[in-house]
Amino acid sequence: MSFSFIHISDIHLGRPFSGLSEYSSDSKTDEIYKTAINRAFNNFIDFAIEKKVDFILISGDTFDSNEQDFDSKLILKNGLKKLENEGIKVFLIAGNHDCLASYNKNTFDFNENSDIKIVGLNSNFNDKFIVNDKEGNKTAVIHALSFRENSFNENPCKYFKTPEVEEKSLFNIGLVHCDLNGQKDSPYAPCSYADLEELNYDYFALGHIHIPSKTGKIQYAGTLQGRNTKETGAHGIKYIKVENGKISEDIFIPMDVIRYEDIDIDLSNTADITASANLINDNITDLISKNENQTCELFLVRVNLTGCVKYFDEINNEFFMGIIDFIKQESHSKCYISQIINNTQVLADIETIKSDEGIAGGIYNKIQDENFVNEVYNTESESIDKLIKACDFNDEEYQLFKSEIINQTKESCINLCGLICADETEGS
Ligand SMILES: [Mn+2]
Repeated sequence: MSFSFIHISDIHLGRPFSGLSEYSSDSKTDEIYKTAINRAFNNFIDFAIEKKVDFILISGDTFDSNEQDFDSKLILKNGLKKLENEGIKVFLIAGNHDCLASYNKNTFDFNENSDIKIVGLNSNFNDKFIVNDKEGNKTAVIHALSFRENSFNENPCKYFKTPEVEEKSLFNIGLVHCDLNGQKDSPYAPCSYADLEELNYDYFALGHIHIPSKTGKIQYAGTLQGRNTKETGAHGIKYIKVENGKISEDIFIPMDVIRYEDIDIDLSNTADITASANLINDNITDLISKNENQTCELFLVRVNLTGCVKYFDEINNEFFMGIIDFIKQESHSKCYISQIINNTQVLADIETIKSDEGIAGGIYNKIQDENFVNEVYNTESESIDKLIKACDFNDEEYQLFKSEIINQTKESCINLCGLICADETEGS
């Protein structure tokens, strides 16, 4: 007995990308932005057909809102039709963005015998489906749950049942849109890992959280296509193959066309500003080539620069503008940098600063004196007293806050001393 399925979730058809204004735009990238969702969705459909999977689980938030726009409905309907033609079954549940009540029978007119199931469309809770393999043997049980409204704050597990005796030899799957160990104010269908474990299923196809994750058999597929700077990294689907009742393949497969990334680059070992530009380019080239065989066509990258460098004062806006153009050219418009965060520091030669007889040496020696530092801090903290009180720190948090401020200020002072010394050396 063997079968395979795809777990996909949070497709959010109709959801716009955010923060694109920060990226350069031209006719080629505009076209990518416009077609990305549609193409990511079609990548998934093509993959399902090529792999001849037995069924597909769609774990909610297929649409971004209850008001399904025409384009989004068309994308979904055409995709589902292709799957139906191939005899691939689809089980789709509602999420908090596309509640069950929003699924109109006129749009999704699939009859009882259809391979496409919008779960709970007729009944309210816990639909159960038995799936057969190509030879007609029973292989899996899908326990699926959808909710009528956009908010639902009960634990969904109480609507599920552990497998019946005759189902125990089959592969049991829980399909639900839920907030696992959610910390938010208004969690949607909140539950814990332990609640799910107790149900004794073999796989949980969850939706709601947009970053893909896997804790054994409990998995979030994540959103199909990242749409903002928080949704970094690869996005796609989970492909699962089951042989003799056990998962034999469990793979995440990227399907995204546009990808947000954050990268840290340490400039410590670069000799000058050109070397740093080349190092940034090397990192971007690496990022692109690592994902060469994937569907991704455009990388939107936020770069965080760290390390201590001699040419500290050359890392400025002019350099950033230059880098953005340089990367766009070198990557043949496959990569855009949205933001460069400058966390570099001047490579301060402490010995030179220490022995400096001018301002730099003076400042350096002064900030080694703990009493002096505390005195300055106390005077300054009086003026930001309101802010500190508003933060409502406990003792430990306050001490952490204080030492962080002092350390950062000290660091800035030392950097400044380094710059002063460097200037003096240059001038002499
Ligand atoms: Mn959701």
